[in-house]
Amino acid sequence: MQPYYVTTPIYYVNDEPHLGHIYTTIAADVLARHKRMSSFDTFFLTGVDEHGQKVQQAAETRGIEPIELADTVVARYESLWPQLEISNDDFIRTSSERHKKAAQAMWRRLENAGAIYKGFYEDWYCVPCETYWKETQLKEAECWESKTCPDCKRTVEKVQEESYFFRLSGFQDRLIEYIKANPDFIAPESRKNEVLRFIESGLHDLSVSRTTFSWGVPVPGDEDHVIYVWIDALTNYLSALGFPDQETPKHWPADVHLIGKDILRFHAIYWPAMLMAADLPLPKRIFAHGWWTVEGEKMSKSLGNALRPADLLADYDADVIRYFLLREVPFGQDGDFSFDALKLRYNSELANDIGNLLNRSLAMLNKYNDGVLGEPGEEEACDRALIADVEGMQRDVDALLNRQAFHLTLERISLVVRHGNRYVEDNAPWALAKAGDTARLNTVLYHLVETLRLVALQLAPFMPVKVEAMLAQIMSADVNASELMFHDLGGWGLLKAGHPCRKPEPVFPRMD
Ligand code: ME8
Repeated sequence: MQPYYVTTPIYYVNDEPHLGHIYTTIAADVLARHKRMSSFDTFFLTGVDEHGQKVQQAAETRGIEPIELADTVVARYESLWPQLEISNDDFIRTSSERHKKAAQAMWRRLENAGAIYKGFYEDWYCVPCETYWKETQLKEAECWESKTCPDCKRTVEKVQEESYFFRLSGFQDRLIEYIKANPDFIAPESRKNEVLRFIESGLHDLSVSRTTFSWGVPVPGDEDHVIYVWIDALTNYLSALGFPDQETPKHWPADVHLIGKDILRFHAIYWPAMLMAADLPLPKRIFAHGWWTVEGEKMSKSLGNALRPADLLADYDADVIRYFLLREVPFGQDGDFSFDALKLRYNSELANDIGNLLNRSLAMLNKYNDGVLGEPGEEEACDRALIADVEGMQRDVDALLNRQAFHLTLERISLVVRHGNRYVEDNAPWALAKAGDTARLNTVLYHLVETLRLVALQLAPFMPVKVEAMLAQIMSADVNASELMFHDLGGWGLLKAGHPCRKPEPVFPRMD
């Protein structure tokens, strides 16, 4: 089986999970589920980033140890993911022994390659972003007067300490060359150009250790230093695969690292440079998605408007949240979350389009044929067109998901649903029943049920629970979404004459 490896960022434990964290994780989950259904040997990793000054400070503010804070937030994530139907294969914690060992092994490789040297760091640092800034960079970004971070606009602090450095500047040309030679490496295109511009403006060596706090992985051989949290964190993608015991793990290189645009520079510059220095293969793709605001406002601690997943789940099914987040905003662009938009989309696309097609098709099958599929007769042009559309959808969905175009995927599936509803109107099964045209009636109902079955299959990665309910009615059997395989179930014509369907029960009741 061909391996497939998808990751999310590992989330900081200084804060509770919110809408932004579930977004990336749901997107990764859809890819993982789709690849499992496509018979790939899939590995889906998420986890938490526990070290660094930010987490240490958050713990100090609460008067607890960093590990206590981490344990509390980890428990929140671990209980949240199943509620959102997240099917991760592993959960990495950077405080775990397996990760510390990997981070130290990565350090040694960089050191052995001559990519690390000792020096003195005297410049600025943003704790919320865990980012170093040079005076010149603050000036260029017009943040010098205010002493604020060009990214998050919060106050930066002066850092003066002995530090190890990574020879990032030495990778400038190789990085540019690599990015240009591999056009799919960084997506979307606009982000790739942003990265290229950043590299072309000149890379400086990167400070990669700290001595003024202790919450991190010790530098091997010099335990007064802890490894810079980003060098530590990026290594998670390898530590979960058993690195360094496994030097070339089966699932490395990753097929795609999904991240938010806030952490693009770390993933598209530092991480590839580290891997180049360590002589390890680079991930195949890095996709940086956009930023969510909530009801028009930036989510922030001070405004207290961060959308908590628990509050969302109290009112909406996980599948509805999953569908909305990936349907509403093209992956890669910024978007706004609003409850009105969620209801609108739910009612029009899920209740009216899909729900209606399922209900009316099964209702007619029950009314005219006791819920049993009849033998389909000779195909007419409109039947062939419907089949062609279904098969086209299957190919398109695969291609679209390979480029993380979630909204286009759902749009493509919608096209078939709308085609199905038109097919009902055009063929008017009620008129065929009235006229006693059983042969044609059987054909039409058969095509509707097969279409619904194959639409449900394509929707399974997005809405596993809703699809189980849809397929239970269609298949008259209990269905487990995580066992559905395209290979077994993806062909048109699997259902045979005589197959019984259940009575329709609304899967997508209208929301008021
Ligand atoms: O950056 N809209 O962790 P983090 C969309 N530990 N996505 C959002 C979002 C928003 N408003 N807010 C957060 C870190 N995200 C590091 C990562 S990886 C080796 C280390 C999502 O807890 C998005 O995926 O700050 C973003 O990249 C991530 O959460 C940042 O999570």
